[in-house]
Amino acid sequence: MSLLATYYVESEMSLVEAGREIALEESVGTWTQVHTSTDWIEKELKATVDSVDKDNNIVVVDYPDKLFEYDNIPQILSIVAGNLFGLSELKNVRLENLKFPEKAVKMYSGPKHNIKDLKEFVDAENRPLVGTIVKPKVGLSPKETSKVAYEAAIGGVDLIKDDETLTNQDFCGYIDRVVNVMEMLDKAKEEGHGNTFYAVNITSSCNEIVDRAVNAVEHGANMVMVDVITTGYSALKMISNAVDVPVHVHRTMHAAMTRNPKHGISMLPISKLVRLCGGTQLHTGSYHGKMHGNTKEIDACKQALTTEWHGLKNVLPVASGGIHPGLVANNLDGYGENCIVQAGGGIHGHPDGTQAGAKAMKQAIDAWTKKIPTKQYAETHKELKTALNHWEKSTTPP
Ligand code: CAP
Ligand code: MG
Repeated sequence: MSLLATYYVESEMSLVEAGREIALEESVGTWTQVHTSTDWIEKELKATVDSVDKDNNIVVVDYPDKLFEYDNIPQILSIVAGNLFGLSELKNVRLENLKFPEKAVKMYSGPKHNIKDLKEFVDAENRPLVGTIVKPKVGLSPKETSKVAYEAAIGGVDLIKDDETLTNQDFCGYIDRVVNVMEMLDKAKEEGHGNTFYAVNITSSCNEIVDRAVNAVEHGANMVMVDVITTGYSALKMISNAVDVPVHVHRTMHAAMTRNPKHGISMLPISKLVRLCGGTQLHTGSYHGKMHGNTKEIDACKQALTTEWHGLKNVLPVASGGIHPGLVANNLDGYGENCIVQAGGGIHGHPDGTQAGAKAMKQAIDAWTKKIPTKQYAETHKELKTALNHWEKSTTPP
């Protein structure tokens, strides 16, 4: 048994030689022969080239099981995504995929809630979820935040989340924010609008992030959110183990690694690590929006999150970033119904305000679910029509 890592590689060396450089550097080698190795080390710990695909500059490295503490993600990453990126013999190298052995996957409990659980909570069994990010990103007080959340909830969103940079600043403490927002979501529920998730951002240093998750839930939070790249996968795993609410996983900083198609790390291994560590939903990019995205990679992430994987619960992909009602159908054509489509500016920038913006997004989702063209559906749904007119220039996908 072993862990297989797939790399895109550009080098003056042959792919096999480049693969050997990676395998040696990340297992038992260094730049020169040493006299201190042993037969056992060479036999049991030496990584090898499993295969190459010359047409696509692909190398697959076979890392023996004994190299790893499979329940130690930092250590796994120090091998499969470690020194190799700095090897001067490699012009470019990108980690494209990780194939974990079953025994490694079985060491993780994964998400505590699956897609069906999330959809049932907000009565969205046969449709995508619609979410919003409170905007402006930061600056509103807890009370002001709760009013925006209320308007979005009665407008029909299933999920309201903090933005990735809002945590526990002086102007908006996370506990006050949870108490105020949940109060207003309870009000919306009493008025017949059903359950709405609120993902409070508990991103913080590792010595307090679990306390924040527990405190948030004790004060009524029905979901927590974490920026996984800046806090780390171990923090996500600790949070998921510590609380019984879903965990919304934001990926800010990912583009430092994922954006360059020739060097860095694909979102695909990141998606698998998030599922192992218990995230219930993960931003994986938009098919049409403001952020750079690679369609093939988004498809691969969607598969990795939503399909069977050694019994782990499945995970909802999140489409977000520059989305407005005119871009919902394009994104759902890519994701299908098992996703969350989110809009921040695309809701709070609606000419008639947040509630109308939420209604317009929900109407765009309803149109897609009913297989009716968005523009045609807008003829009988005024909030959607206003949104399409307002963002007309960017309604037709680039
Ligand atoms: C979207 C967002 C999200 C991005 C992250 C923002 O707001 O809140 O963080 O979606 O990108 O701050 O841009 P808008 P990704 O809806 O107003 O664009 O989902 O690609 O990780
Ligand atoms: Mg954001």
